[in-house]
Amino acid sequence: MKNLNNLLLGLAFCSLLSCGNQQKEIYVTSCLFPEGVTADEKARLAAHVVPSGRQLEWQQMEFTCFICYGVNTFTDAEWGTGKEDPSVFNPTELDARQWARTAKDAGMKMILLTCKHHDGFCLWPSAYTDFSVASTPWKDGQGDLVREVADACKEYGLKFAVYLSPWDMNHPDYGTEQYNDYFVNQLTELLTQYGRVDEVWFDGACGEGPNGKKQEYDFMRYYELIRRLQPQAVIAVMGPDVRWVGTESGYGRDTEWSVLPAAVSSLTAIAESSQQETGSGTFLPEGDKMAQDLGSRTLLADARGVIWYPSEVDVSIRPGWYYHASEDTSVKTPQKLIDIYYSSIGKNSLLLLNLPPDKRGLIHENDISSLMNMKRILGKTFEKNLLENAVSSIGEIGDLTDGRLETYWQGSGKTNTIEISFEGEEEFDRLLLQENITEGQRIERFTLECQVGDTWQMVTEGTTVGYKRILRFAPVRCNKVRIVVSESRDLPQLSEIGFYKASEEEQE
Ligand code: FUL
Repeated sequence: MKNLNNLLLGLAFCSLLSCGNQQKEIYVTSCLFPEGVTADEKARLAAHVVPSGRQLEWQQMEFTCFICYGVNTFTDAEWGTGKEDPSVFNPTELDARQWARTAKDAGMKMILLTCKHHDGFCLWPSAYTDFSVASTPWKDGQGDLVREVADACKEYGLKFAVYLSPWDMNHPDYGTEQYNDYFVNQLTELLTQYGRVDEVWFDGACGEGPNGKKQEYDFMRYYELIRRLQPQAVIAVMGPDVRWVGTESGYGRDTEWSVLPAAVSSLTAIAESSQQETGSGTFLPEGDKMAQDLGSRTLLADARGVIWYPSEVDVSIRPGWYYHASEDTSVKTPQKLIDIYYSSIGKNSLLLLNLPPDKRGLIHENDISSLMNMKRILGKTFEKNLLENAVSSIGEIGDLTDGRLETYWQGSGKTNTIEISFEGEEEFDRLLLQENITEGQRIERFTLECQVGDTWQMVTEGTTVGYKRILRFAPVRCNKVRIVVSESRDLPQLSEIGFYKASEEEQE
């Protein structure tokens, strides 16, 4: 490993690390490849790029709740106009505690609230505009929905996150430099008045403002402010910590890399901001996030450097992001939500599921019913890890079932195999794998095989694992299985392995 260390020590971002001990493995959150390194060396360097503390904490939440609420809820729109009469906003039974309770019961770990959507209407009484809850009949203009949601999150032990749309159809300064001041003022209100914030979400959607102009957003100024006021918060989508998966369907990629090539300009920006007091690596996202391949070896070969930039899957439980009574009968079924679970959390992404409250101010009964059935059915499937009663070729099985990334198995060769014997025969149709991403995402290809007589038969295969990968396959019954990691960017490390039998209701 000495050569790799030497390479890493030569990196521009070495100053971020404690470089004292040459024998220690070195991990970085971004890496500018030294001149002249080969494609294989680039892959090994990429395998040593890891999440920042805030990114790791974010990833481990797995399942979070989006709440889209505002004037659109009352005008039956998806995108407003900025010309709405604020008095349309008048929920009759609004209960933010019901939202938090629902999220908690479903196993979600955070609520992200649309504090301001593209129309510009604010769910808190901002001192910088009248286009807010202060101008509505709700609580006689005395209400503050951001506070109610932040408080409810605290009460239910959930994290709290803010969505503030950069695009603003209402504000007269939109399209001028003054708008950046307005935006920074609003962001300051949200980041100083409501306690801890764990994610700030900047939407990529951007159109014209009331003056027909498009805005030049001063994103670096926004990032600096967030780092200074809420350093633990990840900045998502139009931000440097969390990447939009590229669709709004709930489906991530089969091959999902959290380490992506970055432009030299991004890497330079990271290096520069890391020198500042509050900065710890910020850059403006660029490039096509919808492409199928974002991180393969082929892309790495042409890249100048890489960053840790993990994927978030955002999707609504209904066809729209906002509540429409006409969609009460098209709420996604538990089976559809389960499919989304496997296709997002099961594919190295975090799932941000939108539950849009209705005109009453409550999450609709149909949405709750689907969500809780999803939770119940998945709970049954993942109730018992069959590995717990097994013996493996690699000794300590407990390390692979203890739910901790820090205890892991590491392979030692080019092809690495873990053989597992169950006590008797077991039937299963789900395989769960987790890499120890605190030491990088490494696995590129693996297979699951089971022993039939004297031969090994392939059950299923996969490419990337990352934080979590769950594979579904037709039920197999056997006594002996093996996982073969056939390609990896450095010695593979597996923190968790699970074998499960799906609850029958998954199939219904
Ligand atoms: C999109 C927006 O335009 C939608 O209205 C919604 O907020 C979704 C989460 O992101 O880009």
